[in-house]
Amino acid sequence: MYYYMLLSREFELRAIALYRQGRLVGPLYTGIGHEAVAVGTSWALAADDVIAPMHRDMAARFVRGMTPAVVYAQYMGRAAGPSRGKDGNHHLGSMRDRMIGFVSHIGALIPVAAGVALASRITGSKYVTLTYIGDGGTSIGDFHEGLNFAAVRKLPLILVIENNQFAYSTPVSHQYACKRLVDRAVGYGIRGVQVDGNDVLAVHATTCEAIEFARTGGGPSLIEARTMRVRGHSENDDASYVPRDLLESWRQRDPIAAFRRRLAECGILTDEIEKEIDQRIEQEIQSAVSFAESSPWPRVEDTCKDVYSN
Ligand SMILES: Cc1ncc(C[n+]2csc(CCOP(=O)(O)OP(=O)(O)O)c2C)c(N)n1
Repeated sequence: MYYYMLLSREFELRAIALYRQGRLVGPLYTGIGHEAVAVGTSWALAADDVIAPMHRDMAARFVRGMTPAVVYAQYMGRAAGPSRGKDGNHHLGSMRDRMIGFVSHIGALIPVAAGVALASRITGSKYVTLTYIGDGGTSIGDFHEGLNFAAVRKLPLILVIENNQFAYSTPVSHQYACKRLVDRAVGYGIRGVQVDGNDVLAVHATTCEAIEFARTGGGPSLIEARTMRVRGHSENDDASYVPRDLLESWRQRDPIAAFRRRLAECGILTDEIEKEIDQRIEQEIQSAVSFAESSPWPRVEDTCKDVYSN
């Protein structure tokens, strides 16, 4: 878990540098500060389960088997990216990894995920579906429609709210009037659990319970993971609207540093292992960048390929 959290962090820090150097083709959104949510949740899934990550969940994609090399290729608009050069952004799907590509229209993934969960029921399968939404996204119609449908049909769906305090520049005080976002679960008649989104083990334990509940026919769960977006909404935004002391207090609670301390205290993460992990990640990122930059651009004749399903 520590490896994947750090891999995602280093991957995104390098992506920021590449973005500033003009080596990426699109805008750049990162999940720096969200790694405990992305890893704690995705780590709890079985191979057959389906995941639909959003723009803050790169670590979850790596846990599911996507590699930094193909994601950099995607960011550089190359044919080796999962969108095969049709997108220079994070709309990354992989049917092999049972991963639904991100739909840019915030909230629109929830009805899709509810549909995948319905398919699990119809086909008599045991897989569950897990997706995410931001605090801002909970105000959109799709949130209600998707979650209510899943609740009424008792579908095996886990919806994780990544409450990171801001939706672009809108603070949570302007976003919802209930005390806790998870309290909305009561209105849908489903389970709701709030968790510290910077504690990867707590997120993992909470997700395991929700998965077990869904797999045994209990229906959906709403999990509210409280965390913080420690950078701008995207890399063209300096987050100047976020109070500096608030940002600083969350930076002190960095999920990777906290987990590193915990693992060291338990004697699991020795200096030697830490060094080994750092080196492995450094090499992986370096060869991923080289792979992406040396991979071919998409061919014009493939423009209409994969656009429609046969
Ligand atoms: C339907 C829709 N409206 C607006 C946008 C533009 N937009 C993209 S992300 C975002 C903010 C989302 O905030 P939140 O749901 O809290 O997630 P966060 O980015 O903070 O993780 C907005 C307004 C969009 N993609 N889709």
